Amino acid sequence: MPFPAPNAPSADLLSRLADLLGPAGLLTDRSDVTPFCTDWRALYHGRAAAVLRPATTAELAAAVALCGRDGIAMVPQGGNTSMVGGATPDASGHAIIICLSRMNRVRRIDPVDLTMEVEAGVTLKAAQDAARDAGLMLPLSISSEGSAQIGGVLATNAGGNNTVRYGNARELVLGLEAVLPDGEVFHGLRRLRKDNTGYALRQLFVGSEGTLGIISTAILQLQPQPRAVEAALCAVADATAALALFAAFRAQDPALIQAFEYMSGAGMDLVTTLVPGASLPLSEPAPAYVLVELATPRANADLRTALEEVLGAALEDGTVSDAVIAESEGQRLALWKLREEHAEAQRRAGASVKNDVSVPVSHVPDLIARASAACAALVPGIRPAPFGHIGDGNIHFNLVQPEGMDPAAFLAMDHRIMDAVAEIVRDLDGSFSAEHGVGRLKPYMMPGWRGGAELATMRRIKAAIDPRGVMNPGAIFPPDDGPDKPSTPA
Ligand code: 2HG
Ligand code: ZN
Repeated sequence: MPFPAPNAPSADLLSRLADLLGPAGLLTDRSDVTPFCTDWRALYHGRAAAVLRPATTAELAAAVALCGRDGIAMVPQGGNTSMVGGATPDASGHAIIICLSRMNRVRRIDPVDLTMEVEAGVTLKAAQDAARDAGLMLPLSISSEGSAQIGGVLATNAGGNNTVRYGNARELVLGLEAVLPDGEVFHGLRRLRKDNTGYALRQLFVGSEGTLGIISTAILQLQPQPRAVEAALCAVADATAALALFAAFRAQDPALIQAFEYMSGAGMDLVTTLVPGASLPLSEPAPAYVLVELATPRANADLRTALEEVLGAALEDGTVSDAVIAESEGQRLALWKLREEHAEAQRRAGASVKNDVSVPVSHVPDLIARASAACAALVPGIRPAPFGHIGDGNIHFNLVQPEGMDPAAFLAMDHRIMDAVAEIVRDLDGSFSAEHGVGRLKPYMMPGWRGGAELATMRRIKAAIDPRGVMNPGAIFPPDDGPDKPSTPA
């Protein structure tokens, strides 16, 4: 039995919300609401009855209580940077979007505990800057950090460029406060490294994609600010060579590696041709590239020598055919621009299909070779542009439409392409969603991938915490899903 369909908000509910949140906290005009109803890639289009913009946890909790009591679908939204439609409402026009951007205070940074307390609507960039200004580092970095907000970053368990060293968002969360679907507040803002008092409830909300409640505030683990950072862009033949280089850096000192990113030649070509100000600092294009960044908080560490040592040997034995080391902070940022603009370049290149997949690191070369061949067989002329976090096994196996093809015709193939890639990923013991979440793009895959006791347990948790199914319906679970659905064998 699926959850009952959410209700449409009544005029009475909207007027209570207006009284509660004031004019700055409630948007109902079509022109104000519409921008919140489409994702940044303009792939998902929904409708909503209103946007709520609470300024405090108390306001958020009171608003959620009112909506929950009336059985209204609530769609939490942070920076609206989801890659999988996770923050876009459905087409009914009945949902209420809950936008966290007014809850944007960094409440406290504690240099002894190495923690920061931040509200859900703080952008990741603002949180990083606050930590840096306090002489510390929030070690989470993703391409959309200028817009993505802490609440969404945690609700999707974002990974990004530094997972190889510091783990995903989940690993950084010491404490959490979240508003449950009935408006009750889960108070878990602790900053303890050890706390074995039953289930780690905070971790349920991390990665829940807003389906269990709304994260309102978090306590995050910080790190000392690195004293030295070195970055290099290396030309390599393929992912096998990239992994050989990774092994060489790990053999030297795994604790120095802050990021180890892979880019295909095709993806880099799109960046250098379509993104203004992006140019390749090597003498000629290569089949693939690695962006490696080393960092250390130690004073007097000769990081440059460490980098040159490994690169020198790799150039000598042919693992790397060319390399450039950033000579200034500006050059380091320019190297990162080449990596960070991959998503934007692909957006400019026309329609693209994203596969945010992970496999054991050793299988990445197989993944790229096999998935490229499978997609070429499906759509002649398709342009694979894989890139991503090869150091942790997460590859964005993205495919750009063939030149000249009708974008809609290409997008009509998206499920067949995703299924073909997913089949290979499964064969390689991977996951069909590594760091972007399931959202509304891939819930149909859940029964086949997380079937049996795993999906059944997730359904029971969902039903226990959100019995009316009002929290971000359509995300993670297939639309016809419900607490009583029989489990599908894995
Ligand atoms: C990144 O690593 C993001 O840049 C975006 O996760 C990936 O565009 C993508 O598919
Ligand atoms: Zn990524």
